[in-house]
This record gives sequence, C-alpha cells and structure tokens, in this order.
Amino acid sequence: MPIDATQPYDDQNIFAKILRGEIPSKRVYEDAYAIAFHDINPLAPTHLLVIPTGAYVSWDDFSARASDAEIAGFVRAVGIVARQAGAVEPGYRLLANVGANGGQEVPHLHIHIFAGKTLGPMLT
Ligand code: IU
Repeated sequence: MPIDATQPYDDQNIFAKILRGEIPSKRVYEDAYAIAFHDINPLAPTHLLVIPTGAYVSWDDFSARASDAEIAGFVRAVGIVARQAGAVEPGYRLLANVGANGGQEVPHLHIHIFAGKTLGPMLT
C-alpha cells in the first residue's frame, strides 16, 4: 500500500527495524549517515536500497528537516555504494518514490540503485 508521505515517522517501519538490526538484511554498506542493503525483490541484476540513519519518512521530509551534514553524508553514501557495486560504468539509475503517487510503500526514505543491465525508459 502506498503511504502518505506527510505522516509522522513510525519507528516500527520495516526499514527502521533493518537499520536497528532487528530484522536481517543483506547489508553492503554502513556509515554514520546511511546504510545500504539488497532489495528483497530485485528488479535489476543489482538492486540496492540506501537509507539514512536518521528518522525521515520520505525525500520530502529529509530535504526539509535533515541537517546539512546529514544531507551531505547521505548523498555521498549513495555515490559510494554505487561505486562499490561497480555500477558507475556502464551506469546506473537512482530512484526515490515519494508518497502515494510516487508509489512509496515503506515510510523511511530510501534511494533505489538499479544497475547491471540496460534499463528501459522512465516509468510514467
Ligand atoms: P518503494 O519505493 O517504497 O516502493 O520501495 C520499497 C522497496 O523495498 C521495494 O523494492 C521492496 O522490494 C523493498 N523491500 C525490501 O527490500 N525489504 C522488505 O522487507 C520490504 C520491502 I517490506
């Protein structure tokens, strides 16, 4: 079910539990600002999710409330994860779904990294 991106942060959401290590994930990266793990339902040969360590519902919430250090740290982490995955050449796609129209299902900001094949046109 797509979420309401303006809802208050729910610390029982599945990615909050993955972040705290209460639910297992195939984690590939972590630092002070972000963790990254394999999506359980990969839509490309490489499909990773990068999430901030802070409690933010969506890109909208994060871009409005996060500190400059959190934003910089998170953006850097996304780049590191993509490079670490060997995705820079021949390239990859970043995606952040926001709210109901964006098709966001998990109410903790996540950036999808898709790589490992030639990706089709953007979804409409
Ligand atoms: P969305 O942007 O909120 O629509 O994407 C949620 C993603 O989280 C989706 O690709 C799921 O396969 C993925 N996911 C996951 O990796 N682990 C989980 O336990 C759950 C969803 I629930």
